[in-house]
Amino acid sequence: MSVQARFGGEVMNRLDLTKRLIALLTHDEAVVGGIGNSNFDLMGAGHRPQNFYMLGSMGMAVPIGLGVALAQPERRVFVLDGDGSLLMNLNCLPTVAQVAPRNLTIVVWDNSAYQITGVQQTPTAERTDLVAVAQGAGILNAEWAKAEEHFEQLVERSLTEDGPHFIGVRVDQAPGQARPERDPVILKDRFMRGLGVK
Ligand SMILES: Cc1ncc(C[n+]2csc(CCOP(=O)(O)OP(=O)(O)O)c2C)c(N)n1
Repeated sequence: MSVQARFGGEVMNRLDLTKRLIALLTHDEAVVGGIGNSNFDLMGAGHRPQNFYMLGSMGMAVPIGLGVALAQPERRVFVLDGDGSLLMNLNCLPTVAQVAPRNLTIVVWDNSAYQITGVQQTPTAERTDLVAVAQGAGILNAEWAKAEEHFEQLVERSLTEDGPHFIGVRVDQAPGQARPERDPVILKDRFMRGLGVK
């Protein structure tokens, strides 16, 4: 059975769901946006001091979010990343499962493509099920969001129940519109101040 058939849910929109996620946050939760569209739409949902827009370092959003979650265990941390980025750094999933931070949630925006570099197809288009991969890595709270309301339920669950959590979302290929400054020092300093460590 193809991944699409197994998945069986709606294809949603990354900006819409990013806005829905941000609207559910009430405790200055940290949100780490992965390279390109993930952080463009995080910015598009409205800047917050607790947002980190990762530039360039494809695949590093989960390790960064893991570090923040371990450093500040009382703060919940969300990582928003693309399927291509997660595929490039899949080894982070067993590490998250093993370290098991209760306050970490990974959201993967699966558009089945390396969209920003020319929409080259990724293996999730036909074969690879990233939720199954996360479960196989040992992240047991891993589920595909079937529709917008279901996504919100999964986010609410990750705000109230112990993680780590993994939420897979099939998204369309609408390009992210907003652009954070391309200055890593400014972005890092602002995030550190947002987390109260500078
Ligand atoms: C190590 C490394 N390899 C390749 C790139 C070039 N690159 C930047 S974004 C990207 C695709 C990202 O795909 P995905 O995470 O699925 O996000 P999407 O563009 O689909 O939103 C690639 C290949 C890079 N920045 N770093």
